[in-house]
Amino acid sequence: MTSPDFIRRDWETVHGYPMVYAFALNWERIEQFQCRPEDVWIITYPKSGTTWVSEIMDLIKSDGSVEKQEKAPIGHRIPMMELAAPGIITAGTDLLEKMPSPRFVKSHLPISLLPKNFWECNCKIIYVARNAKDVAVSYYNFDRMNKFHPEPGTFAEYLEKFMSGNVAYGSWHEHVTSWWEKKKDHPILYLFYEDIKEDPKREIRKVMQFLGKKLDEATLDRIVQHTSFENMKDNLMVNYKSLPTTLMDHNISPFMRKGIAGDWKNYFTVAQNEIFDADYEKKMSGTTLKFRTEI
Ligand code: PPS
Repeated sequence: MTSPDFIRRDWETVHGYPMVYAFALNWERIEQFQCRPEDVWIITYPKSGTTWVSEIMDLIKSDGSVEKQEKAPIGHRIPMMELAAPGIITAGTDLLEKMPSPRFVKSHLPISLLPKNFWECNCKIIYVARNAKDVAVSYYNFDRMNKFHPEPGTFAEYLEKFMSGNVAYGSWHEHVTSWWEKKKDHPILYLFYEDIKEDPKREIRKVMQFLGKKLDEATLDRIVQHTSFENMKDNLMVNYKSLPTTLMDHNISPFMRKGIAGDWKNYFTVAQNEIFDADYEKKMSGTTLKFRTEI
């Protein structure tokens, strides 16, 4: 299969969830993926701060040293398990199989799509959530620039699809609430994008403690500095600019776009906001999970 076959293809359905067409091929590799008890997973609904927290985790693992981080893109240090595009990109499952333990694994999967032996491994999980309105805006712009996704249409059209869960990985509401529930009986550190934005050092310390590491204040300060939006935007190892423009076109919208909380206000009309809030209230009525849409 040649690369244009993956470009701007509509979602493929995997067990009821819309999925990136290129990832959906040979889904058995996901179901059969062998997790290891010493793995640490970073799981998110897309556009919630995955790359940010991944870089933080990797720097904590290497005691704040950036030597390895300057030589390898984030996708090779913390592979995304379900990523695949045969003939173009090495599948995440292939990269992970060859990696020595302890591995860090990235995924956007909802609970129902996890590998079969996932819960047996009882791995540590860091889940990062971001408010739905900013996720919708970030995801819309990502769909515009990421050629593995179908064209999103206008923002108004996109918002309808986002609310109905007709975007890759399905419903935001279901994702964040079901992972929140899982926290009750599994080792999950549940973080919020807005909290990291508000006080990165406080949240980085939580990640450090969860990973069982002890770093001094100066090292923590260096990690805060290295993972600021301004620094990550210019860092080729995390900003995805090394990918060809035929796959991701940063001239349409950069991957490291704005990195703020509250950008949704520049996109939502008053009417869209009212419809979104009403829909949100219905879908989130049964959960204790609360988000901040600005800080
Ligand atoms: S992906 O494709 O799902 O893995 O994307 P993900 O990394 O989860 O989310 C991308 C958004 O996170 C923003 N980002 C940051 N914000 C603040 N500080 C730092 N360091 C940072 N790094 C990434 C990125 O800009 C995307 O958000 P938007 O709102 O589009 O700018």
